[in-house]
Amino acid sequence: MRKIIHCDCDCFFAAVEMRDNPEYTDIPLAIGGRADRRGVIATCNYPARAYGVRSAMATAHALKLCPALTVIPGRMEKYRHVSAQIMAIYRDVSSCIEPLSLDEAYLDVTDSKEHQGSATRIAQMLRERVVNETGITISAGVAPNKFLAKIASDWNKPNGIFVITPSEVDRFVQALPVGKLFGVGRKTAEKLKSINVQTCGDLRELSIAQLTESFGRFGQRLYELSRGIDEREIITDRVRKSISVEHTFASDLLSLDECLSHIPALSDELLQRFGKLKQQRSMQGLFVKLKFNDFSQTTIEHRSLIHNEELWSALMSQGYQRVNKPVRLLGVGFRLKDQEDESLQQLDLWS
Ligand code: DCP
Ligand code: MG
Repeated sequence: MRKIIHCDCDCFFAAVEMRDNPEYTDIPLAIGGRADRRGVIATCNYPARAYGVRSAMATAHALKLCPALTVIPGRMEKYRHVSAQIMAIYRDVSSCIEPLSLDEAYLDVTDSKEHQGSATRIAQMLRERVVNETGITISAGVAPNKFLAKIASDWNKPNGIFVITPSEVDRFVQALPVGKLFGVGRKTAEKLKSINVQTCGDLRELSIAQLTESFGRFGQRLYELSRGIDEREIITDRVRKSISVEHTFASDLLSLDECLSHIPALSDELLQRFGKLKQQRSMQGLFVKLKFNDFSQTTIEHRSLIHNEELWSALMSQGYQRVNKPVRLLGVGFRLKDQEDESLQQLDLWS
């Protein structure tokens, strides 16, 4: 069983401004663009939230909800600097950390020896250190996986902590509204409501077949999430070294031709994912992975700056012939060129 902590700063940009300008602390404050320039709100403090002001709202609308709102421009340089300080505290506590944005990170403390390995006490210590060393309050969620830790950090916001122990997972998820599941937006929630599904408990009544029929591949994910299952690892690799797509087939592929016929779909999906990488990256090679029905597996690598169906086919043929057994899984991927500190460049997205 893993121990994951999700940390998220409270009203991050606004918190930095309140720290540096105490006169802002008790008045409704927002960071955002000007109303007369069709600006939007990046975030606002909790007094402003009491009026219904929210991130991404038009500033003009926010001012209608809260005429006394003070709206100030952001200082990205400053927020980046504070973010780096906070991430350094997380790194000091665990080497297994995955920053998600300027103000959010996952930590895996499964093997941590601090505080007798109590994730709850580690999270409390983190919260204290961050507020003492930077003046910013954070909320923390502690749970056996990423999905639940993220929900938990939001549970007692602001300046709070919420812990879901392994034995509480089932009961907690059972009552959880489906709208809390990652990937379930308003539309999906409405679709589910129309078939009387409002909580994860309701969702569990649906079979995998029903779920995939209604929601495609996301159906499988819904099946798992509604049971509190989320196996995603913390991605500590600050620089991604490869990107790949894998498919496990319901029935084994019995010939090389059958395997080759899946190349177009696999490589299309790979290209789509490659295009969505947060930064532009260059490829420096291809690889194909095959897993056989005896669970043996093989990977064939090829250094190349280009990719095409011919290359994929050649690699797949080579791999297939190495073992020559029915195939249960095929994967294709790109090796990526090294890039300097990717996480820092990620921060530039915010400017
Ligand atoms: N942000 C933004 N535009 C958005 C959402 C967020 O510019 N649409 C920025 C401002 C936030 C920061 O990112 O301060 C962090 O985003 P969060 O979603 O964590 O929001 P906050 O930290 O502001 O508030 P909360 O206390 O709800 O976490
Ligand atoms: Mg936040």
